[in-house]
Amino acid sequence: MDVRVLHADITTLQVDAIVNAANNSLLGGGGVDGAIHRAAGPELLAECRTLHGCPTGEAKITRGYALPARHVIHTVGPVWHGGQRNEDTLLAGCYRNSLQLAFDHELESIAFPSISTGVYRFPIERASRIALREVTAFLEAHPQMQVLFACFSEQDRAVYQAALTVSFQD
Ligand code: AR6
Repeated sequence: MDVRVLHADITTLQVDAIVNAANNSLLGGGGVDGAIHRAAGPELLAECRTLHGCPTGEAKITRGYALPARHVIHTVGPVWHGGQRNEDTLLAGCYRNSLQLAFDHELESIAFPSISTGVYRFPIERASRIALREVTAFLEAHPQMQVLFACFSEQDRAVYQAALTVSFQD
């Protein structure tokens, strides 16, 4: 199973698709969303305007424009409210729906950021376990896909690496 955890800026990765941790409007924002729009250029926002937003937990695809990645898969993670508002299920949906969209478009490599663990405050250990569970389940059925986690700090990379190790022990 080809899953790798990197300490990297996701906008630099040459993969079939990078995933954007967007908001419901899909019209840009801060964090990784802002970085992706800056690196892709204004055509990305123009295509996003045609998508009419995205519900939390779901995903939509665009081209990558000036990015080294061919496509951007925009997904919307849940805002953390303490865990009683379906946050785990919604976050799992982000990973599952992004992977399914990549598969439907015959893409073979996909890179994820740590969805919801920035401005949306989802606890990162919990989020990383959900992410790795969903990715490993998907790859069992679609072993040709390569999945990268682009962690923005060394600390985050260590958390995802630990979740990866645990997911292979289960
Ligand atoms: N490459 C990889 N990871 C990054 C990068 C990058 N270039 N930049 C930031 N991160 P966040 P969220 C990490 O806040 O919590 C936006 O305004 C960051 O360190 O970007 O899902 C949207 O428009 C953190 O680990 O996303 C939404 O309104 C992770 O990406 C809202 O933020 C996610 O942090 C979404 O919040």
